[in-house]
Formats: sequence, C-alpha cells, structure tokens
Amino acid sequence: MFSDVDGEHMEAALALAELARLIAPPNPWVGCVLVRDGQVVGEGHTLEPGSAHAEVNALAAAGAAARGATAYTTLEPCSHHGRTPPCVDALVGAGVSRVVTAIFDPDPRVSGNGVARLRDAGVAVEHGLMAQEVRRQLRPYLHQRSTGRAFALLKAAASLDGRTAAADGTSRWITGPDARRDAHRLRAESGAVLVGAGTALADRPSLTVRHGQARPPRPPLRVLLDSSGRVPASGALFDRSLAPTLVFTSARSSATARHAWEAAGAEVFVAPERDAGVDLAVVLRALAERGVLQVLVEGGAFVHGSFLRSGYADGLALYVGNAVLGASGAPLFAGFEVAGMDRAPRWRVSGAERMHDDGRVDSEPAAAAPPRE
Ligand code: AOF
Ligand code: ZN
Repeated sequence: MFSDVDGEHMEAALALAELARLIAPPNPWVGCVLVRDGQVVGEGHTLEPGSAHAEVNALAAAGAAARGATAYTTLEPCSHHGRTPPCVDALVGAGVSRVVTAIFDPDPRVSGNGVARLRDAGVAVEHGLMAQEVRRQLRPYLHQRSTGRAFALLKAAASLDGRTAAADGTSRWITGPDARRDAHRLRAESGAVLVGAGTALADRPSLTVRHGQARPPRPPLRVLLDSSGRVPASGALFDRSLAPTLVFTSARSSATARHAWEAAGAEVFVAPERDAGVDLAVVLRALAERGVLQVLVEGGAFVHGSFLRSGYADGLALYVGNAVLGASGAPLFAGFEVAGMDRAPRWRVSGAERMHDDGRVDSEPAAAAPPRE
C-alpha cells in the first residue's frame, strides 16, 4: 500500500513535527507535507496553541498547487471546531485528493472522525504509515489524552555504580556539562518539573530552563511535593518572576505553611495521602488538567521510589556519570525494596546516547503494568 516515496515524505513530516515539540503543547506536535506530481509543494507544522495546525500551514505554503496533491500528516487531521476550524475542511476545500496518515488522534473530538470525514468527501485516505515512530514521538500527548494523567518521565543522574552521592553526601557534579545541558533540554520539553521536599531543602533548586539551545515559549510549571509542609516559601523556587509554582501538600501541613506558599504567589493543592506522601494519581491528573503533557520528575530518591512503587513511572532518563562512588554512596531509588528477581519490575532500554565522558540511557516499563489504584 505504501511506497518508498511515501515513506520518505512521512519521514519529512516527522522531522517537521519535531520542530514543534516545544511550542505546540498542550496540543500535539504534528508535521504535514504536500506533494503533487512528485514535487513537495508545501510543508507545515503545528504552531503555538490557538494558531493554525500543521495541515493549514502546509496548505498556505502550497496555495493553488495543493489541488490534486497528496497530504502526508503524522496525526489524523482534526474534524472539530476548537480554537481553529477543522483541518479536514481545509484539506477538502483546497482539493487535496489523497491523505496519508500515521496514527489516529485520541482526542475524543476527533478519534477517527477526521479520517471518516475525509473519506465521506471522496478523499482517498491511507492510514498507518510509520505509526510506531509517530507513536513514540507523540508518547506524552497520547498518554495524557488516553489516561487523563500527565506522562511522568523520571530523570536521575548516577555514578557508574548507580550511586547519586558519595558517602559524605557530596553529589556535585556526577556528570559533565554536556549531560547537564541535555537535562535542561528535557526540562524545556516538559510542561512541568517536579521535586520532593527533601530535594527542595537540600539543593534549593530553581527548576528553570537555563542551559542549552532549547527554550520553550513559557517556562515549565515548577511542582513541589511537600505533604508535611517542610519547605519554606522562599528562594528561587518561589520566585514568581522565574516561573509559576504549584505545591501539592496533604492534610498534615499547617495552615501557616500553606498561607506562606500562597502569599509567595504559588498555587497550593491539598491532595489525599497515599503511601506516606501525596496520592500521585491525583497529582498527575491535576497536572493534566492544567495542560501538562509531560512532567519531568527530578527526584529525589524517595520521590522516584514512590513513582516506581505506585506504577506511575512512565519513562526513565538516566544520566550515567564517569565516577565510581562505592558501597556507601546513596542509592538511586529509595523506599523501594525488591524481594527477588521474580518480583523485580522490568524495564526495557529504548535509547542510549553518549555525551562526552557520560551517557544517557532511556528506558520504559517493559510490560505496561496497570497502575495500582
Ligand atoms: C491537527 N493538526 O497540527 C494538530 C492537531 O484548539 P485547537 O483548534 O488548536 O485544536 C486542538 C486539538 O486539535 C488537539 O487537542 C488535537 O486533537 C488536535 N491537534 N490536529 O489536525 C495539528 N496539532
Ligand atoms: Zn487540525
């Protein structure tokens, strides 16, 4: 059904979509290529929310040349009136005769209707080209729309022997500048960056995007998990001029702590408790409701451990530094025991990259274990 030429054009659409990864959320980053008589006549990708979608941008570039063309789109074109009119109407109106798509849009307003409406209008639609690649590219969007929870990407840095600090507690710097820049790219690609109270107290992090090329149009939301109200409402994390801050706490924190956070301009969310912390399902749903597709969970070890234990860890980006920190070094994940090999959660490595003397290993849960409700 699909030719090599089809594959090349879809690959180009995928590359265009990638250009929109930082600007499109909470919308999906989509690419579209229009081809007539073997010539590319228009290209487009998604712009900021509220602006034209990929297909409309490609049609604008093609003008009259779109008539009789084939459109390659990474995501099924939308069929609904959202902030912008339906892309299917624009494609039909411009006289596009064939549409090649990779995956359906899980958004309930679309979800197969886009393809159906194109076919009803007499457009030839071929579906499923490079579906696996696009599913990987759009994983946070697909996860958030289908589960109603933000995609939790755990980020950690460890020594070669899996330690996050030496015996004396020192941890700067486990990895070099290239890996640290890469970690800021992960922040830029995330709608929110999350830490626990322990890390907030020990590191006084600002959780902003500072290094590297990637800059999102809006800084990621800073998220603090502090069920007992230990973190004072001061320092960079509560500097409103840097980025907004959202604190998840529980009934255990004092009214004084909550008022102080609010007075500093943070949003405070009192969530139910679970496993001696706040209920992560509630956290991830609240983030999704605020338009967050991916939350970068930066730690520390107990927060990472609780995401793993509860089944809400959706991905892991592990930076591996070149030091060896020894048996008394701090472990990567805490509050997390495994009785035997047969009980070990299994993850699969989905990617790896070398960065100077360090590396990043990407993993995902091997079997999609259902989260423990
Ligand atoms: C497309 N092409 O490039 C994108 C689509 O509020 P709106 O009008 O911008 O619609 C947003 C929804 O449109 C979003 O939730 C998703 O279902 C779809 N995104 N569709 O045809 C695109 N970004
Ligand atoms: Zn659209």
